[in-house]
Amino acid sequence: MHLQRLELRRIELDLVTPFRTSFGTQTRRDILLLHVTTDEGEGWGECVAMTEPVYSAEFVDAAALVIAEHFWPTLTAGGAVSAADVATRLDPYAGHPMAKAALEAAVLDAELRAAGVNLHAYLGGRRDHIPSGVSVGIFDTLDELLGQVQGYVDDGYARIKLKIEPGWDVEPVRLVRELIGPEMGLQVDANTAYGRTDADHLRRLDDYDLLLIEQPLPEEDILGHARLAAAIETPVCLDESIVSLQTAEDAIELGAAEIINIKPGRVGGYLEARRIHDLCVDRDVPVWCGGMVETGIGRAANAALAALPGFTLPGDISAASRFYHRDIVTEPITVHDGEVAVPEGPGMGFELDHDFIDGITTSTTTLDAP
Ligand code: OSB
Ligand code: MG
Repeated sequence: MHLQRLELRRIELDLVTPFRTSFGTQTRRDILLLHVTTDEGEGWGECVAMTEPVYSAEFVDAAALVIAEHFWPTLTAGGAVSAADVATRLDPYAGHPMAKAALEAAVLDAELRAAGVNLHAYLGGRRDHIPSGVSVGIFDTLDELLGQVQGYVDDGYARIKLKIEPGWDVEPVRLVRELIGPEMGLQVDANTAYGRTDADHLRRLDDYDLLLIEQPLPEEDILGHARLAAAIETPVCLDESIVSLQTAEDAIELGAAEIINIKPGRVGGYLEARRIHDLCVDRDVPVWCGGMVETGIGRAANAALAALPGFTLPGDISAASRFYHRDIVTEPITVHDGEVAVPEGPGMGFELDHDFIDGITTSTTTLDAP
């Protein structure tokens, strides 16, 4: 396939309710979309980088810049390209996995649409429906939290994930477990908010039969996670720490990752995500698909990935309406009986609502291939 043109589109969407995590509160999403034109057709990718570098070092302005100034010129200088070549061609550049993943996704979408193949078939997914979990933020009061959780239970979600931080952990978990009963899946996500000396405190969560605790310690603290995993019963799951196949293998080997959250953006793309999935299947490590508050583009692709057999835990693939009043795709993801349908159309399986996208576009940059 010959790449001809790349359009970088920035769009802005308000969230239906503020989303607070241990690293900050989001009220709107500033998103970079990539639209690639090739000699065989077009494709779209969504960059999951956030406005500020608080989840990881990446942020959306930097992603747009590194793609325009470095990745696109290099990618188009090498002749014909397939999605499977993108990571190799961009390998000389350090870091920026979310920017790399978005570019690979756009090329992959174009390639699969041209071939009439859906992403989940291409990746090897075997299910047409996947269980849907919801990520619940931190609130000012426990009453607000319980009201939100009850709403998600009524919506039919298959499991609840609570964001936690010091001062908002044992008591919210105790009350939510009481509210949802002993059977429903419950897990927590600290987004690196604790330290090595917090093991005794975090052990108190063992009383609530959690599926896992996600990323309690800083990204680099693999040894700390291994020690914590040995000290508490709740399985330790890594998110931020897993940035590649190599880091996944090391963390598993060192006992730091009893479960892995796979986010395609964080690991540099859907193809690296599949390699991590395959490794985890081989090592008997359960995986699940994380989310980055994606629009319908990323949500459709994540659903395709999560259809792979190793994704044995419900992912953060909620209905689009959990975050957005209106999605940018014509058929937003919905949840029925706790499940999301894996999109079936060619490519990543979505169709865009172009008029709506035009209305929320804040800037457009067009780059031609040399
Ligand atoms: O740590 O999983 C996370 C959102 C933004 C950044 C990081 C995370 C999250 C979520 C929400 O927990 C996942 C989602 O539903 O999209
Ligand atoms: Mg997380």
